[in-house]
Amino acid sequence: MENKINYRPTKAVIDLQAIHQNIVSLRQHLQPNVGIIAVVKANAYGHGDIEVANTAINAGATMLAVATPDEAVHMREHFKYIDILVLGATPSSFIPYASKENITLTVFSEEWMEQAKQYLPLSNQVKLHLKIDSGMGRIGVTTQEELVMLYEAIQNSEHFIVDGIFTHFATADEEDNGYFEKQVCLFKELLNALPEKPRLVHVANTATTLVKEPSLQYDAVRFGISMYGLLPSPYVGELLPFPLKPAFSLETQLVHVKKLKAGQSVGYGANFTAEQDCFIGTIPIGYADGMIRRLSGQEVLIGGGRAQIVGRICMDQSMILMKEAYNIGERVLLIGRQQEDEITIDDWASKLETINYEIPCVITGRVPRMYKN
Ligand code: PMH
Repeated sequence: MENKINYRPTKAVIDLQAIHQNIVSLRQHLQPNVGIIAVVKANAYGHGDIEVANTAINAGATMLAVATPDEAVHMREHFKYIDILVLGATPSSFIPYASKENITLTVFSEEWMEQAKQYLPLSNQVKLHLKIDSGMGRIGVTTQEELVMLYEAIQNSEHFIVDGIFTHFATADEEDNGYFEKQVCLFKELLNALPEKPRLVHVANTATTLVKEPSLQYDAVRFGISMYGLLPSPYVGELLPFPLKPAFSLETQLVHVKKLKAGQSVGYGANFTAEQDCFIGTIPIGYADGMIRRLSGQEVLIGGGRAQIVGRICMDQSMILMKEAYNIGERVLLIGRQQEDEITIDDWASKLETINYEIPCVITGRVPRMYKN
């Protein structure tokens, strides 16, 4: 795919080959005939949904999963034939589009089925996946009665098809199996209450697929974080049967270099003051790019070594403390590998006391995603 021209040197570089290789490795871990649902919601966790979906399909994904109907529309505009599942709630006004463009929707309430009726004359058929809330507490039916009533309501309508059923686990990435087992039990109990097993049963996210009972792979698994080369948790990392390669890096270049004399300060609040003469570099990335102010103090890679972000991060620019006066245009890696040294998404996540999932998602749309094949 063509990379568009950007004049600012700040960019996220996405290694599509790494994503391809990760999926190939993950695929080898699957039971025979288990499909791969590539979770490309939220712009493929910030990596770029079209390019990631294209890579995932080439690597063997059998379905794409998105969070919202709008994401499904975006996907369908680029991929005509692959099955697309909307994992989240969809307003019933989306039914005509879903029917026309073969988008599979998640259903979890009879109320929705009722509302949907007004759109039925417009549409032919819509494929639905039943969502069971087995303990995540987000969306889904929680009892056998609810599930069976919903199932029957769908079966009784000529406009809907029960194509699948799924649930999502809250603690699959943790060592303690207690809560996980409870969720599995409830899911199985509800699944068994149906007169017939839907075509596609899927419950496993990355962690479930990699470290839990293989029978939980059912008909398909939903891979998100692992495709991107990241681990759902350190615990899953300990048990990981093969290496994953991170696909996301973030870089920019020096746009200004100056000598700061001892006692001089930089940034809003003037809260960094040089203790001795030093070199300060300015980089064109700031909190409006998703590099939020709490990342002040984080290190970057430059010229074969490291430098620290000093002073408050501004909206569009930040300053780094350098050992020497590098040239304007010198490459600055915020996330990625430089020779033997690496700053990872997990480093940012621990600095921000959050999870790795969040980091590429919050790098804003102002940062172009460039693709390396
Ligand atoms: N299936 C559903 C329903 C999900 O919500 C997610 C991730 C996945 C599969 C993929 O999980 P994985 O990335 O661990 O493989 N959803 C989210 C979320 O809502 N917040 O963080 C991750």
